[in-house]
Amino acid sequence: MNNNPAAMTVYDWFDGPYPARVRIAIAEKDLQARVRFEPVNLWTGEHKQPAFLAKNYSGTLPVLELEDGSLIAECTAITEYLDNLEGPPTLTGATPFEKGTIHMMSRRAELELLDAISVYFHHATPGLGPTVELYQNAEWGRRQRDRALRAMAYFDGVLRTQPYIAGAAFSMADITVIGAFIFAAIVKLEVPAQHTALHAWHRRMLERPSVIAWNRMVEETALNASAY
Ligand code: GTS
Repeated sequence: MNNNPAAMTVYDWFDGPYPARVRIAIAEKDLQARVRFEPVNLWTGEHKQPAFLAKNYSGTLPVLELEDGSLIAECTAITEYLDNLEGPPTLTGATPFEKGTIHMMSRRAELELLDAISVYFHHATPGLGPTVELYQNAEWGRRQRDRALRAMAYFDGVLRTQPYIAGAAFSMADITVIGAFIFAAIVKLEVPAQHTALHAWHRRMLERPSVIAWNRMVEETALNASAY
């Protein structure tokens, strides 16, 4: 992993679906040289320990720390910050309509799809294991899996009418759905084959340099886990 003397630090875990969203945004914005990554081990529950909770009240990854020590959590908030750092925004919208639509579709992709898959993982599967998963409600988890499956049909319909999740251009909303595909693969939740527009969109997403770089990084880090 790159541990350059960069001004910003991202606390995350290398192959997590939510961390992926910020890593892909960093690559889309060509900000790699300005960011270093600090691992927080999800599997040992490091993100629920006081040292990390002091950085993010919610105890989730990723968190962005700025040079002056300011902290920004939540993938959408971090992406918005990075997108507006310099030059025109390219991921979160330039016009009021774009901003509103991208926010809506990204929120919808979180609530209905990515977060729903996450709840399924944490509640209806072993999740991060017994030391981290202190409360599980399998029925709630399965309901959220079904919610995610309904959302896949919804996004397939969206992509039958437009090339990207929030309209005519790639945006943060696409990154959110890419994160959902990553989490779906982890929990072995298949995206039904009949959702051909969603699958075609995903194949296009896999060709983006930012997503290729993320996949390569995960493979390399997994092969050399002790280096992380
Ligand atoms: N709404 C948050 C965001 O958008 O940043 C959710 C972040 C989130 O759930 N992150 C996961 C986490 O910290 C990381 S990962 O599962 O994608 O790797 N999960 C740990 C937990 O205990 O919930």
